[in-house]
Amino acid sequence: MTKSEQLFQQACGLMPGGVNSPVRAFGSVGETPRFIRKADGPYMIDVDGRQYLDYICSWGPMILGHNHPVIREKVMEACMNGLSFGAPTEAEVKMAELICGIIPSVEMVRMVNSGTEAVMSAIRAARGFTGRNKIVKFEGCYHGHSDALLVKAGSGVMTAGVPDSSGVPAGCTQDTLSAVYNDLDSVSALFEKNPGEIAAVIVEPVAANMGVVPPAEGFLPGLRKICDQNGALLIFDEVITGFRLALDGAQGYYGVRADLATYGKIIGGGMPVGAYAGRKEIMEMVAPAGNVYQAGTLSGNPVAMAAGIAQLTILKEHPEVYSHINRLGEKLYGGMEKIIEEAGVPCRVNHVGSLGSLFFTGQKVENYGEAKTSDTEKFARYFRYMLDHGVHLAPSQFEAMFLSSAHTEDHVELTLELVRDYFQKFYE
Ligand code: KE4
Repeated sequence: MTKSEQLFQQACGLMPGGVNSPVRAFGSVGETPRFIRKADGPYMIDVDGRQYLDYICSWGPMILGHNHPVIREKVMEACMNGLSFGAPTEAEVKMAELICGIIPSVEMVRMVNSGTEAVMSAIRAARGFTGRNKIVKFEGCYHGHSDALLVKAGSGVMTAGVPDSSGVPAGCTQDTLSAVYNDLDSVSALFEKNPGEIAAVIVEPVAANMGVVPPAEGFLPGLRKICDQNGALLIFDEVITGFRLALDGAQGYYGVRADLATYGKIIGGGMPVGAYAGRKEIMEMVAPAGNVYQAGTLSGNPVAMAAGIAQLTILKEHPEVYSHINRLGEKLYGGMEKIIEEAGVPCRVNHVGSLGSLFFTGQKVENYGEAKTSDTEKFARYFRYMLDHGVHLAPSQFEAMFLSSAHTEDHVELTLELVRDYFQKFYE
């Protein structure tokens, strides 16, 4: 029995499913999750001493690779002054200055402790600002686990086979309307049916929780137009795309302005941080400036801020990080496309920059319904093959692959060799 197997057995008696977040349990890939002892650069090492080339990057935060020396140093420095005060600190001002300085549409920001909290709070601010209750989300998009948004959500909900979570009363989701990603008519139809009632449309500007599904040409500008025509706010959930697609995220990458944006992952540098941000007139609705209540004991925690500030500062001072990860993305996902074409297998690759997914379906994947045609059993076989050969992918068909600046061309070449081998010798 490996140490991971032992630990997982013990964990299952102590934590639901043996994990602290469902997708980590490897539920849909029929394997024992690897318990990680340490990570460095592009690698993770498990408790049995096995090394993996990592394409999860902690689900996005580790854009500079694991255990970055500068970030580690800044965190340890902050720890010397104490871990938490429950009082304002200079670090929070610095973090807010950084985010407001980087994202043109952002005039004010509130730090929270997770992406879920950021989205939940942004929705409340949008409802408070517009005085309306209804929210439009997209099937297959995942915005964290707050009640109102667990409707046809993506990510772990998809693999859990629970299209809507139990424990969520109808009252919490009656104001949540679902549209089809990349289908502007499905959004207009909701506005026609609910005139003057929709507070906001929330979208992952690149969907990455049903696998990666890029926005179709005109989709994001179309959402901007529909929201403007109907007096609704456009919320970009940039928990994954923020500071990843470009320094100024999807708003910069696609040139579409959001009224509110949510962040997480990268802004924490590996520590638990989320944020919601936008125009002053909206954000000043939030307590104590306004009467949209939201609070958090560890929001803006000085040690977490130190990690986030260090990571954002490096990203701001080193734009070459983006050209590097985007070039590697082109090589990796472009290489995968070539391999599946040569092998003549019914698979598809979607990618944007350093984000990408290999779908085990023969058809295009431009929305939730099409993503769900993927053969999750075939994905699981591919996942296990790659894991056995030292490459750790996200343990679900409906997640993304992430690259970091610690990944090199050699790592991509090695990965493509394994993918080529798999489809030539083992795929069935
Ligand atoms: P957290 O509450 O997990 O920090 O963020 C929720 C969230 C919000 N918005 C988007 C677009 C997200 O992708 C997420 C969380 N992403 C998943 C990965 N698909 C986190 C991994 C997990 O649940 O363990």
